[in-house]
Amino acid sequence: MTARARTVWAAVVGIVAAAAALASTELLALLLAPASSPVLAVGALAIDLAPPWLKDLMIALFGINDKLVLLLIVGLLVAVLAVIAGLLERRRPPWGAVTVGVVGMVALVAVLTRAEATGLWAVPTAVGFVVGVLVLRLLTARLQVWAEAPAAPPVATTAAPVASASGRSQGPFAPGVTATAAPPARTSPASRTPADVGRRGFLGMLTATAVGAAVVGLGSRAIASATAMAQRARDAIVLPAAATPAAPLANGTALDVPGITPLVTPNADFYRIDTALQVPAIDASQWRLRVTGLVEQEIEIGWDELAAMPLQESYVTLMCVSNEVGGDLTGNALWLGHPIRDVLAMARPLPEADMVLSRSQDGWTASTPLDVLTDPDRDALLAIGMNGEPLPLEHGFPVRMVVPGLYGFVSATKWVVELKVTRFDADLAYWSTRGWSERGPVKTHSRIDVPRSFSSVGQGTVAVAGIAWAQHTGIERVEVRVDGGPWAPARLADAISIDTWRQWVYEWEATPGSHMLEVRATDTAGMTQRSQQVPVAPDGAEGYHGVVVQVA
Ligand SMILES: Nc1nc2c(c(=O)[nH]1)N[C@H]1C(S)=C(S)[C@@H](COP(=O)(O)O)O[C@H]1N2
Ligand SMILES: [Mo]
Repeated sequence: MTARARTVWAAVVGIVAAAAALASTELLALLLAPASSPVLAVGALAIDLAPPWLKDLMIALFGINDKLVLLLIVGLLVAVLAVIAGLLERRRPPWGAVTVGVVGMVALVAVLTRAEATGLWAVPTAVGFVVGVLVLRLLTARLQVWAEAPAAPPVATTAAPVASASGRSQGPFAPGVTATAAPPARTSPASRTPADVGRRGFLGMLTATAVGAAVVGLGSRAIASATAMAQRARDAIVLPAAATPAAPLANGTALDVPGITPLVTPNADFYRIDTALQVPAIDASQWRLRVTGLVEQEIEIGWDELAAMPLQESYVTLMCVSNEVGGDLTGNALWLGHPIRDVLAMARPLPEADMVLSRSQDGWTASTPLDVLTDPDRDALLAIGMNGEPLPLEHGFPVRMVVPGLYGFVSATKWVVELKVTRFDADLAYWSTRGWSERGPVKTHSRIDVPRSFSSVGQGTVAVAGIAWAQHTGIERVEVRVDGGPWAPARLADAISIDTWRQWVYEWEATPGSHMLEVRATDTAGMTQRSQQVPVAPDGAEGYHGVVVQVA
């Protein structure tokens, strides 16, 4: 191999290693924290550090394309550094790897100094550059094997003369090549020269890495920009006003106890449960909902049609069936949407139907009893708004279902695109095929928020407080007991409605020592929580929530 060829291949190795590093960061950024992509962060840092005259010059020269030009400059810089790393690693190892490491550190600083950065943002860049170093070292080693391999075959090999004639590195018109000798040489492994083997090993690995990096990197970028586009579309939406607005929250609905669960959960704090590795990115203007199956008339509606229907607002507490006793897989929000029963009525379900299998864009399904969805007294919504904003992407943008009284896994389909009217004996939903129940009414339950378990409090009056829920039935009574003693009634805040949780507080006269506090709720149907512990599968946990506190 010529010195020139070695240099060219070493440079290619550097570029491929850089591509592998960037592809890994893009993939991890997509999964962990989309904004943590180092290319963007380095660009953003450059903007922050650039003196004003340079910014003005960039804008004057490139106008609105200034950011694109900046990214191109960053890209070019990366390419140059990659070539340098490739060359150094071949001639003066491990200085190429060190170069990649130093560039990685700079990128890491750029990422972590972004205003919104969290510790998690370090992971994609750190892992990506480790991948870059590994690829650089491996490919350089392979290149070395090829470069040092003798072009001539080992003397002992009988097929030697033929093999040397077929050596591809010499080209088809190299002296000594005979057309008749070439074919058998290719099929016989023993006839390959060491240089041949080395070349194939190197090129095979190089190609595989380059193709892998291109597929992963470009794929991740494409998904990330689709998400960014859906996010922009979402942010641009102005929600229509509700035809039936929710009444403002009455004074008595929220208790003033430090540490109690806020009556309404801010969107950013709302628990998230779904099977989506990547949040579906749906452009609202492209969204369609089809009502299919056992109906007289299949129908299809789009976003504009839905948003133009009379909308109503209601507070509904969502609850995950996987919520353990004392768990926090629950949230209460003000939802804006159109009643599902009106949309179903347009399609006219057939008498034999008893279930609606709702399907999300990514194929997840939930089975909801038809009579719950058509109940005139229960406001099951096709929701487009959450706490006064369009649905956040991770909570189902552009449209999700919200059904008071049922666990999320059988009702709260996010990114919903189809309502298939069917029968429980004909269709099974996603979790019902995995050992969970087909139906999931929420179980009456209660939780102690304060004092926290294993905390210490002073003696005297201590506010024991929390929430209780029995969605669409309503909470009637909450009681607290200390150290297994008699149950004493807690004071209930006013209910927003029977569809939401209710705050409660109990004034406890705490005496020194270690104490066990427990809570139980009774719903308006007269059902009182039982002490027996029941696991979350298949249809929701049961048992008293208790905390142990130390009174000093
Ligand atoms: N498309 C889709 N919708 C879904 C799920 C899902 O996995 N995919 N999970 C459900 C479950 S189990 C729950 S508890 C709620 C949670 O809604 P949230 O993430 O908005 O809190 O969404 C429901 N809707
Ligand atoms: Mo759930």
